[in-house]
Parts: sequence; C-alpha cells; structure tokens
Amino acid sequence: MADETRKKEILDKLRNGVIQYDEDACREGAQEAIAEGLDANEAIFDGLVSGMEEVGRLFEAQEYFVPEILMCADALYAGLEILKPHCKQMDLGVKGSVVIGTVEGDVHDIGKNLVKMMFDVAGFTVYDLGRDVPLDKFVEEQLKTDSELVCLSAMMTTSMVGMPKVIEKIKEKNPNCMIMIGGAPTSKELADKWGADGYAEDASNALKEAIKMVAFLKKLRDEKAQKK
Ligand code: B12
Repeated sequence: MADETRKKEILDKLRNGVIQYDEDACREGAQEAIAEGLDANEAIFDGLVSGMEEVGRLFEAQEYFVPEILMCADALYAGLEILKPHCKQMDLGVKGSVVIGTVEGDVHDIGKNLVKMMFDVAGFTVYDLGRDVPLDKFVEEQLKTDSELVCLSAMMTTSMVGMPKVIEKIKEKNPNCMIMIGGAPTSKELADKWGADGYAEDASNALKEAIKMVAFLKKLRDEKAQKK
C-alpha cells in the first residue's frame, strides 16, 4: 500500500493529467494507482473527477474552450477505462435494474457514466441508453426491460426541460417504476416539482438513493403478495 505522500503524488498525476489533457499521464497514473494498491474508486473521484472539476472552472473562466474540454474528457476516460475494472464489487444487500441515459439535446455523459459505474459495482442490472437520448426511448426501454428505476441525467438548463415530459409518460404507462434525476442544473426541488421520486447530487449518493428506492419497491411487492 502506497504511503500518503506517494498516494498524493498519484492522485495529483491523475488530476493534472485531466487538466493538461494528457491521456498518457492518466493511463500511467491509473496503472500506478493499481500497482500500489490505491482504492480505484478513490483514484477515480479524488484524482480524475477532481481534475474535471477544475476543467469546469477553467471553462467558466474562459481559459479553456470546447476543444480543450473534449481532450480533457478523453484523458479522463483513458484513466477511467483502466481503473473501472478494479473498483471493488459491493454487496449492499439490494440489487435492482435501472435504465439510464442523458436526455435529448445533451451530449454530456461523464457524470452519467460515473453513476452507471456505481450501479455496476453494486451488482445492479444497467441498461445504458447513452447520451442525447430521444425522450420516448426512455419510456420504451423501461417498458421493454420492466426496470425498477429510470435515471435521467442532464447538464444543461436547455436539455433538462425534457425531464418532466419523460417522467409524465413513464408514470402514465408504469406507475410502479421509480425515477431519479441528476446533473448539475437539476435539484431536489425540481425533482419534486416534476414528480420524480428522487434526486442525488453525485454518483455515490445516486447509488444510496437507488438502493432505498429498490428496497421500497420490494417491500411494496411483498406486502401486496401477502395480502393475496
Ligand atoms: C465536460 C464538459 C463538456 C464536454 C462533454 C464531454 C462528455 N463526454 O461529457 C463537451 C466539450 C462535449 C461539452 C459541450 C458543451 N457544453 Co459543456 N461542459 C463540460 C463541463 C466542463 C464539465 C462537465 C463534467 O463532465 N463534469 C464532471 C462530472 C463528473 O460531473 P457532473 O457531470 O456534474 O456529474 C455528477 C453529478 O452531476 C451527478 N449526476 C450526473 N448525472 C446524473 C444522473 C443521475 C440520475 C444522478 C442521480 C446524478 C447524476 O453525478 C455525477 C458524478 O458525481 C461543464 C462545466 C461544469 N462546471 O460542470 C460544462 C457545461 C455543462 N457545458 C455547458 C455548455 C453550454 C456546453 C456547450 C453548449 C458548449 C458549446 N458552446 O458548444 C456544449 C453542449 C453540447 C451538447 N449539445 O450537449 C454549460 C451548460 C450551461 C447550462 N447551465 O446550460 C456548462 C455548465 C459550462 C458553463 N458554465 O457554461 N461540454
């Protein structure tokens, strides 16, 4: 196990690799993290994602523009690809199925992919529709897979307006399915206003919320079965 100084060095390499859009540094940092026994989850969130947060700040300060950000995202994904298989599988006692995607008009998928990764490590069955997903596709996929949850991601105020439309349609077709929303412009207040069942501000809270929702659905099902 790496000592604290070495650990900080590796996390900095991952973080700076993303900021300096250096795919090789991210790959190297990821290999070093694994070789030295760092927790893969920590390397992802405290290294790669922390770098992306700084990239967001640089974009807002107009020091970075879309081409740089695209390269930063590639660097993040280069490290993520190596680290992801090393994330510890968790058995949290509840496993569910979830349809997930970024809504129509929105190509931001880093956050959605991190949420998906948390579901994967917890043993959920995940149907990932990708990004820029036509709104009706969420409804169709939920009906096709009979998933317990649908997770909608949006990173833009212009795209998040599609969420209430999806929520309404899914609830109309399948009132037993639970819907969680997330992404920077969304909030608990919007989730309540639009009739979603949950909201989470980051990937680990998304998993915690999802577990609560699936446990609730299972309890409802058991109660119904007992009454019969
Ligand atoms: C990376 C990025 C891009 C990349 C996306 C690459 C990719 N593959 O995703 C590229 C370069 C393609 C891009 C393009 C654009 N972008 Co951009 N982009 C960003 C940036 C810098 C970082 C986003 C990110 O990945 N963050 C890191 C991840 C880890 O965080 P996250 O996404 O928030 O996800 C976490 C939580 O939100 C949550 N979460 C996410 N989804 C979900 C879902 C559920 C169900 C739950 C529970 C939780 C959850 O968990 C995640 C992990 O913890 C942000 C700035 C910022 N500060 O956020 C702008 C930003 C989102 N972009 C913005 C804009 C305007 C654009 C463009 C229009 C720019 C342009 N002029 O072309 C285009 C839009 C193209 C389109 N149609 O979608 C604006 C949006 C403004 C707004 N409020 O509407 C932002 C906020 C920048 C800004 N301040 O202006 N962008």
